[in-house]
Amino acid sequence: PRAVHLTDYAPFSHIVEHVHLSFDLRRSATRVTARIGMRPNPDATRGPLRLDGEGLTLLWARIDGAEVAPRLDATGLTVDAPDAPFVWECAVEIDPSSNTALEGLYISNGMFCTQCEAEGFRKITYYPDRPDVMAPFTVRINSDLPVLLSNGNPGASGDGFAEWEDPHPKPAYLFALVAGDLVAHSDRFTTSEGRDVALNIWVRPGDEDKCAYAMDALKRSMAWDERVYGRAYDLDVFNVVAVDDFNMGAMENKGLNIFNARYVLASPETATDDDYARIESIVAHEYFHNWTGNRITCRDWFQLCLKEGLTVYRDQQFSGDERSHAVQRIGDVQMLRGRQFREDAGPLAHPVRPASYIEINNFYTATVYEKGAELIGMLRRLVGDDGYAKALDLYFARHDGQACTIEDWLAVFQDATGRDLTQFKLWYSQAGTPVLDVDWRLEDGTLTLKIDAAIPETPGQTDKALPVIPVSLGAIARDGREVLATTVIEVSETPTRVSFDIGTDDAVPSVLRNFSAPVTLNLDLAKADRAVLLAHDTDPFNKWEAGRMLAKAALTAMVTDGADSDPDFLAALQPVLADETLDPAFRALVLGLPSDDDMAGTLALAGQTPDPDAIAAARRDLGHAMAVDLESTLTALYDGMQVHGPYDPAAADAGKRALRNAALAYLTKLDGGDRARRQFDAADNMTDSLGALVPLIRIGAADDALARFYQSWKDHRLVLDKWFSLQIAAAPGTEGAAIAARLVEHPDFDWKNPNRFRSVIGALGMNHASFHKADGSGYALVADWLIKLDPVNPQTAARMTTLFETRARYDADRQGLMRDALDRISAAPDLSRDTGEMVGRMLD
Ligand code: BAL
Ligand code: ZN
Repeated sequence: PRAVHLTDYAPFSHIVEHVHLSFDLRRSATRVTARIGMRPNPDATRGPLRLDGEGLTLLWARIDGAEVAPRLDATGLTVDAPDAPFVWECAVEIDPSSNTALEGLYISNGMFCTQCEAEGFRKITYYPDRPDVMAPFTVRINSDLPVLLSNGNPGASGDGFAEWEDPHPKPAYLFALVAGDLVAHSDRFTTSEGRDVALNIWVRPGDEDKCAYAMDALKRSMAWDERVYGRAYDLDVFNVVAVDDFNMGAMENKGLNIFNARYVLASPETATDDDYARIESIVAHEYFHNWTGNRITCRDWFQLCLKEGLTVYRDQQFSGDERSHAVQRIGDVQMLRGRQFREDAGPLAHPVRPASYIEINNFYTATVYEKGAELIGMLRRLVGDDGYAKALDLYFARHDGQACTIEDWLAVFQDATGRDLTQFKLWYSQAGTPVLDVDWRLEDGTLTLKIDAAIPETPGQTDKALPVIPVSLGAIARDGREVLATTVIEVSETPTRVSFDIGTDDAVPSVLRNFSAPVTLNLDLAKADRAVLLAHDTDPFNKWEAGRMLAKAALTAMVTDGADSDPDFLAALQPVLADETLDPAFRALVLGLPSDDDMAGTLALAGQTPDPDAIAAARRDLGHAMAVDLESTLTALYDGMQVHGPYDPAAADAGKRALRNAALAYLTKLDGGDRARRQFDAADNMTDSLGALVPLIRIGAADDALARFYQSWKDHRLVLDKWFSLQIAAAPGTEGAAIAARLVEHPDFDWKNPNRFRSVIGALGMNHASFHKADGSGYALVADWLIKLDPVNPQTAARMTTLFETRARYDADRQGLMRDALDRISAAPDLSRDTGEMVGRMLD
């Protein structure tokens, strides 16, 4: 397959003025008739009309009413068109019932639905399927199904048909259609512009009692975008549909968001606090796309971060405002490090704006999304809050209705603030996580820092220039006073030297506050100095980070030197855990240890070869030592953080549950599971139920609880996903590999459902010691199932190959076994372009 290059961009030969689509929905023979007004594009090279199309049976085609015979090939058609405005019409037949790839029009549990981003629309009709072709759409759906939905505002409807009209020009990837036997949870919202908007969340009958939280999150998102960005909604109706079979989390189709059901449906009995938080952020994310993505879209798919990085940044801001900025930031950084730093350090590393791709679906990555969001945060740090607000106002005013580039985006910042962003722009084109090596000195009351910065080599990129890096810093005296308030410096050359008069030599620098840039920081601090920051840093991120660094140092010593658990670390934790002025949710994060995968990455970065079994053993031993040493504090937290009254998913109660369940996880190591079993029996919500079940799984004492859990929830697909995934992901030692091998035989393992597939095969990848079991059984199982899934659903199969991206970290035996697994996938007959590209990059 051929790669597509950013530098090859050329505008489309024609302007599309209007699209009308008519669907006669039938399960295996849906007819799609298109009538599209076009004219030659004065800014493009003249040529024949080329339309994308895949898997379509063309029934007829006309130009200005006269039958034509286009030249058909595997990816579309070509036809000569008049050098003047004309109307293209065609009818095609497609087979939604056999569409297991879940791209284009498909059927999920009897419901017709679509997924068009990035290039699914070409599986519905012939069209210039590229984001810079924007047009208003009208749609007619003919079907006996009771609910017929498409983008925009409703038009005429009657027995067996419904019409929809979307006045806002949009690219085809935002097209959506849903038809099924659905019920709505409805509400209304009046915008700041006085528009009365009907809000509907459409679900399968029986699920309508699980929509209230998503609706509440939607209304709060709408109000927040008006308040914070001055952006109001622009149609009379906003529909959300929950779908069981979905490759992604959700999709921002104009006026008709389609969601993976797991990010809509929630009740206290079936969803955890984390599920609620994720629903809130994804509902917000998709809603915010209405302005950052839909009204202003991407010129081409290389610009994906233009909408995704910005929209992730906006949803993180929203969740921080609604909950806690500190807790949100720590969670966002954990995710960034866990997924993006890992990606950036391996064979799949790519810039936030890639320069080429074979299959664009493979670039919906942590780098484009999460690092893309970090770039927005850094821009804001560099130009200040006012500059950011001015730039965003200019962006919306200048580019509404357009398909834009990163150059357009940076130009609004330069024009609004006068700031030259030439050096900043390097962040978009260079892969790799920059490393900051910081030397510090304190003499005569002056704190001096020397910062060396470098970016590691990544595939295809060896020689890199330094992008400007905003570094937030402060200093804390050893008696606990802050002696340098947060200051942002710009590292734009290497080395960069800065000095601050702080009036004492008895202090500790607090560097990279709030994680002000997506970099690896090497700052040599004594254990006692980290303990000072853990106790006293005014920056909550660095306060948490100090504890994390102590934990990592303790685990590293245990893994590499066979050291005992570090008593200084345990002593430093205790007062923070007991500090009632601190948010319980924050304390729960302090209590958490770095994951095995995080430790493996940390050791690899330090030049060591991580041993998965040794890491798991060290984590278990340190956890046990924490339980023993902190038992009275943990017991007090467990007893004191009980939440009384009806379940409320809001941050205050969720934080208490998080801390209480974190304490329980440690205490279960000491009491044989007595408390956990009592909590499991008494739990009236899923958070407390799983808060007890997971520690029981970890100590290998969950057989009875798992059996009862299955009996209670075997008919509830989302909860059953949890049953599958937790017993694999939380299995002790390397047992997860055998448990996964057993569960793929379970009658409820419906492997064609992406959520269920991820709950078993993905869950094995989340259990580090089990996936990396020395006999290779974890790798082999994953490879077997990716080979089986690939012909059915290439997108989900390709995504999951990333489990192998860390191969280079490990010992020669494991590397060989992983290579065998990748070779086997690579040799599978008719391997998809998606999986072929991913495996090819990892085998290069
Ligand atoms: N645009 C794909 C799903 C999302 O990022 O919202
Ligand atoms: Zn998005």
